[in-house]
Amino acid sequence: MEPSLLPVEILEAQQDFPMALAACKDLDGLLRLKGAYIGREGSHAARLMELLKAAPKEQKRELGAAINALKNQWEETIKARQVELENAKKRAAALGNTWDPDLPAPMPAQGSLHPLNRLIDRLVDVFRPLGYHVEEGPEAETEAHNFDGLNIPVDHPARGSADTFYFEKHPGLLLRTHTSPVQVRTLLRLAPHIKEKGGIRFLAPGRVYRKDEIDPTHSPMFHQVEGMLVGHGVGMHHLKGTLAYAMKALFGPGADIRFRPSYFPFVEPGCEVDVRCPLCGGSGCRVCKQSGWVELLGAGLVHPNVLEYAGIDPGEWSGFAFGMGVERIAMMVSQTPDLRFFFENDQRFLKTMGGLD
Ligand code: FA5
Repeated sequence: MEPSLLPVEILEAQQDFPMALAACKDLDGLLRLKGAYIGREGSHAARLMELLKAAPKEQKRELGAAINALKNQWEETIKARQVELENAKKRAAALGNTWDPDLPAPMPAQGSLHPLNRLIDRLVDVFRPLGYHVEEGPEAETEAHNFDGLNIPVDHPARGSADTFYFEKHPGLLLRTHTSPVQVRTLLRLAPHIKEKGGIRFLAPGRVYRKDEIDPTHSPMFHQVEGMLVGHGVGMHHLKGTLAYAMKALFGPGADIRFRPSYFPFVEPGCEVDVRCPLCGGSGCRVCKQSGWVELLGAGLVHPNVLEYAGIDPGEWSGFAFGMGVERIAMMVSQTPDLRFFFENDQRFLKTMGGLD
């Protein structure tokens, strides 16, 4: 079996499930669905188990984990629907099938926020109790804010037209490549008030653009949530504590994360934070590129040049900053093996994304 066939097999059955479930209006129908999806013989689950048996040894772990997650999801959803239908049946019996004017009218289907926006809201909720407010910046950004104010040298490769979308007719204007320019804008605006406020802390969520090749973990348009704190005597321990708190709030107390040293011109020292791949449990799969870890964010202590650019004295003030990849976090929290699902907006997929808020 080709590795590229695996997700198709799995995802086809997964995609059909919400429609099939919605079509079950009574317990008999639900039992038939149960048989078709998780019955012992001839069901989708049985077919997937056959696929697993036939899979080459090195794919078994990854495939097995994906199939198990899917079976559990089917089982739990069917069970929940069964309880709903049984309760409805009991209610109908208790009423002796007479017309009940108190019964709620059927409601039309309602729209809801996109899962990525719900995750951004959740991130904001995680940081709000720590005193962070929300800042915004434009997606069409100046080179000065996107690069210069962030201590990114003129010959840095990220500035090249191979990596960055420039507006041909507007020299100096580009689609921002990260949410870090909001650091520059916010520092410039708040610098005159920093003393009276005793520091600065904010989040900045938004879309960013890069000429990246599309693959399961990369897209040319994606979302980041920037975070920044400036105060007195801010150190790496504050950054680590804050990010560990946020990651545990998102992934649960057992979240396995690691900090790796890394380089960004606007921080010193810099680091990246990875989460142990929830899709394979760390044994290595296509999503984590066999490494067992998935990178979620870049971070570090704010470079003195960034503070100085905004007119803040780095002798007196210090800070940390981080930039989180929203799609990556959404993928890892919901165990979705490809970020393209978040952009295709298939309603059946979106409806399975309940766990992000
Ligand atoms: C940055 O963008 C830095 N601005 C982050 C930062 C902020 C560092 C503040 C220090 C201080 P990086 O290029 O690594 O760093 O991107 C940050 C995160 O965005 C990555 O960890 C990843 O989760 C996500 N990401 C990067 N490229 C893509 C892409 N093409 N598609 C989806 N997510 C991506």
